[in-house]
Amino acid sequence: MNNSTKLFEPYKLGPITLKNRTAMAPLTRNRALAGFVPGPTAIEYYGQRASAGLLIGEASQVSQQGQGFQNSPGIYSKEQIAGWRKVTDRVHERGGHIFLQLWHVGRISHTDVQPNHGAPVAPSAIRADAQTFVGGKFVNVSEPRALELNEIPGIIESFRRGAANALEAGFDGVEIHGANGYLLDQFARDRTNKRTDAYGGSIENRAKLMLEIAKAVAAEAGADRTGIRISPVTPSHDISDSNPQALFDTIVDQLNALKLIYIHVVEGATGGPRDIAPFDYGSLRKRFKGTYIANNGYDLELASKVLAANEADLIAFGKPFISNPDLVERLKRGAPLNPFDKATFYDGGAKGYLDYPTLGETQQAAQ
Ligand code: 8OZ
Repeated sequence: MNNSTKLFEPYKLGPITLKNRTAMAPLTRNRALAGFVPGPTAIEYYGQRASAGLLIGEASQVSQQGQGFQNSPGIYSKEQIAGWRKVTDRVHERGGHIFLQLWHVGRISHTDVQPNHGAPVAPSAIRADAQTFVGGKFVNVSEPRALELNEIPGIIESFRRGAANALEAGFDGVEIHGANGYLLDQFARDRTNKRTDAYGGSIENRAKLMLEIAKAVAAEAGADRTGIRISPVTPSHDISDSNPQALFDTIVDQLNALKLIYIHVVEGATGGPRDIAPFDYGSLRKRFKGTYIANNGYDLELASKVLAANEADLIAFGKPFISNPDLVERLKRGAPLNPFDKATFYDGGAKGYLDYPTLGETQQAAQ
């Protein structure tokens, strides 16, 4: 047992008390059933990982227009709410806590998964040099169309409804997906937003959609049950900005004013190098008075160091949680981690989803 780390100490996140300071990052796994409903395997998968301090349920589209990947779950229909309810019940039975990530992919989509095979939507009609996973393989995204100004209230409303649905499904809170080059990030950045209306131009205008959604979701779910994920310097999905520090300093100041419960920050390139571009994350930490969840490439040593220095409150692990349902136990014991199989990240049914062994199962198999 490792006593020199705060990682396994409880943490009070607004109205809920987490049993440790690990979070499971939202992880797209594309296993939803017909109607984009999470099925029995999702109950098992999240249940297996309930020892995390906070589970963040995978990105779930708030509308069909918000979908970009095959079989990603939604949070806009009665059937989806009922499917998710069984997941949250299982996690709660096992003493865990779970938020849901609310998602609109914007231009990172394909006509095959859009309503009536229409064009995906974006701040501006600029096609991303990026791929999405549909039809069992990665394919280039489709050419988007620019959202009309009069469509924006509907986008905000879809997030508000997503939050209401998530609470009805038993989630402890919601995380707005403001990261990784999806719709809200596309509006925020000057590479993807060339609008000349109130949602384009200055930093304040580009940040407006993300902040209006944060406000609407917080009004629905309670600010103390609303978090947001951002990724200031990630190049994911062909995203970038000429001045990410000024942009995200401004965004975080305003998120702080809204009293959101947490910011979840992908430090560096999502799923890649932490040092891809210079960025002062300490500036975000200082500006935001709520909880700071740090993510990307953390191991026990780095997590412990950052917690000890009070540079973060919680540490989110992604890939390690895919292949280690008992990640917390393994980190506590300093036990080796199962390697992950990339081939089953986004497809593969129960394989690579439910069959990663716990430490106990590995030891039994070796006897
Ligand atoms: C990998 C594959 C599909 C989706 C993200 C939701 O980047 C995702 C995602 C990641 O945030």
